Amino acid sequence: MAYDTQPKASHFVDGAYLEDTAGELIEVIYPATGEVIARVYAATDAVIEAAITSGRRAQAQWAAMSGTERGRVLRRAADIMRERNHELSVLETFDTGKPLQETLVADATSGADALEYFGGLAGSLTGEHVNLGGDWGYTVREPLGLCVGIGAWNYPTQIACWKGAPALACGNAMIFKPSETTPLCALKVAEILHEAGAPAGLYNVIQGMGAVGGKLVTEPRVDKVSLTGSVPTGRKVYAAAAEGMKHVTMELGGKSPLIVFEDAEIDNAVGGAINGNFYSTGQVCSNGTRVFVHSSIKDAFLARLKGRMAGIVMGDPQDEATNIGPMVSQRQRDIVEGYIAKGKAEGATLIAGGETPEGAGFYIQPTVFADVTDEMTIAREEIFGPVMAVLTFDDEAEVIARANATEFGLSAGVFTRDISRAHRVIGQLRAGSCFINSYNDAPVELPFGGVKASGVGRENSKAAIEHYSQLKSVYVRMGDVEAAF
Ligand code: TXE
Repeated sequence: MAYDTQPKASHFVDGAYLEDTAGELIEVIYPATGEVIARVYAATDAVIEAAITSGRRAQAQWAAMSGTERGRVLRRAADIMRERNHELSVLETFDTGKPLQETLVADATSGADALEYFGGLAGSLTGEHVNLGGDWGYTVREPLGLCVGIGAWNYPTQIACWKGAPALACGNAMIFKPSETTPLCALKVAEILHEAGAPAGLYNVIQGMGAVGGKLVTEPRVDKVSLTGSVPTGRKVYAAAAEGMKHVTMELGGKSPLIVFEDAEIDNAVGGAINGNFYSTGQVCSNGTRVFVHSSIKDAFLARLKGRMAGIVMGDPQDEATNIGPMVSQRQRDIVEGYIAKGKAEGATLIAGGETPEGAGFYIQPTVFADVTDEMTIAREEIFGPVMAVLTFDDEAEVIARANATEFGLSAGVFTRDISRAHRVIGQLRAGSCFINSYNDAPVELPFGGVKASGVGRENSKAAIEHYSQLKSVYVRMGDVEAAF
């Protein structure tokens, strides 16, 4: 293999690579071949301690700098990421199996956007002056302290930056623990931030499974936890963080509705459904996996969709012509196969895909089921794979009620040419990140996050600042103090 995927060491702590082979071995498997491409070790207690000690020391130093100086470091890191986009994208593809066609435009580039955006904001994070009629007060926007980021495996570079950039912009330090399935990319983010001038220890990356994440969440010297992961893990992490009264951001799963009205421009709606179900081989939390199509256009929609699926190029993800790569792991493919079997058993109509190709790698065909009903397992549970469920509806009130009948609330989309209806329907959907005549766009300028079981807090945009800082208020008396005695 021409590209060396083995990192210099497992962890990046206090400005340098750090190894401790006493930790549990984590084999990094290339999803396209099943080969082991790197080995790292879970953080031992000694590594965790080094990350916490250096993180707290660096945070004090960093918070003492002006916002403009902090922002300059983040913007320099953004430039370095963009310069190295190709190399970082190749690594992202090895780590996740996502096709290079995607990683070139969606991962390091999105990470760089976050570093640039929050770098730009860092100098303007101010409090306010409050007139109290003679006396006065002011507020100071202060950092939280040491933040922990815990990542999922689907967007290892992006998640490391979406959490790190706002945390650092606000004057915090971060310890980031990537998913044990994709441990490689975040190390590059740490390297780049260090090269850009971040003080040693400001952004530490340590490896490990849930147990390491759990130790960080219960550590008294940690002030905030931001998790991207599944709802069951979110419940555990939220509860553990509550015990220590820590701040939290939870970016969890979804089973989002994508509603296609009878007046929709069908090719765009089909394009939205493809982006919302098959991008990253369906491993996207905001996916619109319940596609509600008005019954009058069901046949036309399915025919166009089938036609477009002839354009699938599944294969070597490092080949830029490939648009569907493997699932991230054997385990995840097994889960998806189980859901496809359930879809068939519960009576949904298989329209496309459904097969597992022969040969190496964790590939599975993009799959479409029609005639799906609300009660079927594939319409209720997050699959996290390339499985689209097409349901039909007849009227607006009915589809809104059905779309909302889920514990999740991450995203929702509407395709219609009627602008009043578009806003009316979106206004009634209980979801955090919504789309009109589009699906799955996630620019850094807009807040991203869920309602209900899909999460707490928002990433990206100015809203993220609220989740990585806190206000101190100061009352200033100008006259004498009156007291009862
Ligand atoms: O996620 P987990 P996994 C969903 C998707 C997928 C499922 C499992 O449905 O099938 O999650 O994926 C760490 N304390 N999503 O196993 O288990 C863990 O090490 C602290 C949705 O990757 O939730 C990892 O770093 N940390 C998601 C991270 O939490 C703990 C994207 C997520 O692990 C921990 C990916 C604990 N007790 C999967 N237990 C999305 N919404 O984007 C685990 N971790």
